[in-house]
Amino acid sequence: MSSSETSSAPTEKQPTTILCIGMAGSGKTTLMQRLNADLHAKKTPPYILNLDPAVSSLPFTANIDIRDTVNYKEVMKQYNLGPNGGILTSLNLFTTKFDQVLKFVDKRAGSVDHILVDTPGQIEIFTWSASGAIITDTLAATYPTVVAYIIDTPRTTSPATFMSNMLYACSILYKTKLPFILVFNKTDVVSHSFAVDWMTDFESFQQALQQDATYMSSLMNSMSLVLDEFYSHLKVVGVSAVTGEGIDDFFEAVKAATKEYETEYKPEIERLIQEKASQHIQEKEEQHRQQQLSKLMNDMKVSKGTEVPLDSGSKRMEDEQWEEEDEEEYENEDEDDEGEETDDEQENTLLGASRFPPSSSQQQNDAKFKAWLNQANESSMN
Ligand SMILES: Nc1nc2c(ncn2[C@@H]2O[C@H](COP(=O)(O)OP(=O)(O)OP(=O)(O)O)[C@@H](O)[C@H]2O)c(=O)[nH]1
Ligand SMILES: [Mg+2]
Repeated sequence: MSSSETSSAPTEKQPTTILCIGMAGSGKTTLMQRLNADLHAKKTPPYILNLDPAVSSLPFTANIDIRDTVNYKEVMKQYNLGPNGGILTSLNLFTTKFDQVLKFVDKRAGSVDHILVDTPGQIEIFTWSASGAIITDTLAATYPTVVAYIIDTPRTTSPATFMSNMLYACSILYKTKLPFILVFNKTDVVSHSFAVDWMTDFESFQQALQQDATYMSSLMNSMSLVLDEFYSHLKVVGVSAVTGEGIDDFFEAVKAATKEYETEYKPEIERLIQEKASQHIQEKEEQHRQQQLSKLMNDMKVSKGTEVPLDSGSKRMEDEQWEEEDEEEYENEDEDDEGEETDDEQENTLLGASRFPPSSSQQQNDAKFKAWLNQANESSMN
């Protein structure tokens, strides 16, 4: 299913899709619950999609739940898979029905402001699988879509872990090519100010690195230069899914990211869709042209009688091999074929006159006529 083939949302009102992506246990589901509660309190309830087939219980009611479509444990049993293979296969099975899912979302799209999407804990299953890409691209082609990359702040305080997490976020940004919000979660445990410091002040991250005397620090030193550019494209917020702290900042960031989607990402997505569509049209036109051509060749074959072996000519046209050498060969073939009944003739539905010899009475009449003509000639000569 390509994104260009999906149904389109109403143009008047477009809800923003928030894809919650993050490492296992970073707090995606808890944050979804918090966002859901906050939006309900503001009387703008969201539309919720749960794409995690392995979650045992959800703290919110999802409008569409992958678990209603596929039974993750059954999938593991049936396909003899481990937990990750089971999640991936479940997601693949669900993706085959995603056009129907989108129809449901479309119906509600006019009356909601946000579509919240929870993803599986095994981050790579969503971000690096074909089905994850299909779901992301399909949503992004239909609604303004932003990625909320959830980070477990207390577990990111060491420079090495911070760097790894940032590199992962960077890879997802380049993979999804969507507006990106870095969400430092669990700020009730540890404030995210150290992270903001490291991201905005290059020197301060260098200082933190210097405390790490291992050989890794020099590698990280050079990598941090690369990440400097990456940071400039991000929106950063600190939240606590448990206490609700920073949720307003989060929605502000979502608003800004939606604008960014409209101005920067949408034109690019539309250009790609058009490119695909025109490629599709070109392929269709070429197919049609080939069909017409072979129809024409068939018609010519039918009307050729028994003399002209057009079929071999048509093959030449298709192969575009009208070289002199070939032409000679072609003429020779014609000569060789004379007087012989070729396969083409047998296939020909308009049979040649030689297939209908004169009847015996006709032959007798012809003989009488010839004899009379000979007689007449002889008498006129005498
Ligand atoms: N203190 C604190 N704990 C949190 C916060 N958000 C989530 N947690 C806890 O972190 C743990 C994991 O939270 P989940 O919401 O299940 O995380 P998840 O990313 O959905 O996990 P997976 O789906 O398994 O990848 C739970 O014990 C939560 O209670 C927070 O803001 N503060
Ligand atoms: Mg979860």
